Amino acid sequence: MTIAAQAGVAASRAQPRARWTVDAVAALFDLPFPELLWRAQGVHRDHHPPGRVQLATLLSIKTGGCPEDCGYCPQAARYHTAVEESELLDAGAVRAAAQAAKAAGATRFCMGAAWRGPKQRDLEPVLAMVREVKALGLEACCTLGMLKEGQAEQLKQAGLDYYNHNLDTAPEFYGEVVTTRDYQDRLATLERVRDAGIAVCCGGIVGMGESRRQRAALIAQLANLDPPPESVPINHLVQVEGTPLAERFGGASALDPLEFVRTVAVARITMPASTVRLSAGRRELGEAVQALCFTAGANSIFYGDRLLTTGNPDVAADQALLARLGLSPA
Ligand code: SAM
Ligand code: DTB
Ligand code: SF4
Repeated sequence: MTIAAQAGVAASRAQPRARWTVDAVAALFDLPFPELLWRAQGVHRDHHPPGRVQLATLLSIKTGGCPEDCGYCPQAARYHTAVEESELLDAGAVRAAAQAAKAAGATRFCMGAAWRGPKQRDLEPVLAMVREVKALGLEACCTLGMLKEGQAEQLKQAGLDYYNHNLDTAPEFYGEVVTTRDYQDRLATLERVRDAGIAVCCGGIVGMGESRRQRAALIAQLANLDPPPESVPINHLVQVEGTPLAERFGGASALDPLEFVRTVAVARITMPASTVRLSAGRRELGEAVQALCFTAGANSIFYGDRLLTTGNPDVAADQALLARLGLSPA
């Protein structure tokens, strides 16, 4: 390293990191579309091999019956959706699903549970699942809700690589979507994950009726986490019958698909080193919009025929899409 570069590193260690203001992020959203994509591509190429897409497979290890009131979620017990509650899967079922994911080409396996947070008696079997996934040579990720003191450390010890916990939306819009836990609760869990030495997977959902400014505020929150999340899932709301948000929009998308692409591009520019994942809603977005998202710097997808309870493009369709675009699994 040159002396000038060393001085730069020393200075960046000494100084607090520059924060993204909502105005600055909103100004990115307001750029002409080609200009925004051009900038996002430049950042992407500076930080990642272009043409590589990471494949992460999801498994719902405990489905439905959740006590929370997240207005988008088909797994909340209080909404009448088609989701049927089921018990925690056993480790053998998880191993089989992880083996199948690996055989299909996934490199990360993410286990989701419809809990407010895990009780200690729930956590023990999850630790065994993490060990199973790691034994297969996959990266392991969990999304189990809010963590209490000490739980992140246990997950770390079992070998967990990533914990997914989303901020979901802007602080100003959050109360319109969830009331049973607040923004600060989410930040506290993220801090526990970070402190335990687990990499953070944290993103949000768009298309819930938020304004562009609120999308910018969500991205600013994510980018200002210090350090920013290693993985940033960008979900498009999947409207599931019986949930309050589906009732509100009646199946009509609340978002122009190009605005979804803009959100991906702005995430890429503001979080240059992060993996930006096209998450829920890909099936509904269609292939042309997904191609634009890859052009805007997305470099990961959820891969497998299901997300947690809703559909995802099937594996063959994703393999064909990546091949058509000349993209290869990372
Ligand atoms: N219960 C845990 C929690 O909420 O942290 C983990 C599972 S929860 C289903 C994980 C994430 O899925 C949520 O934070 C939300 O961002 C996303 N999600 C849930 N339902 C969705 C939907 N209908 N459309 C898009 N994203 C959704
Ligand atoms: C994330 O941000 N999206 C995934 C994962 N993290 C756990 C979940 C999407 C769920 C979509 C609705 C469902 O399938 O139930
Ligand atoms: Fe429960 Fe998570 Fe769904 Fe909220 S998003 S209702 S916490 S499963």
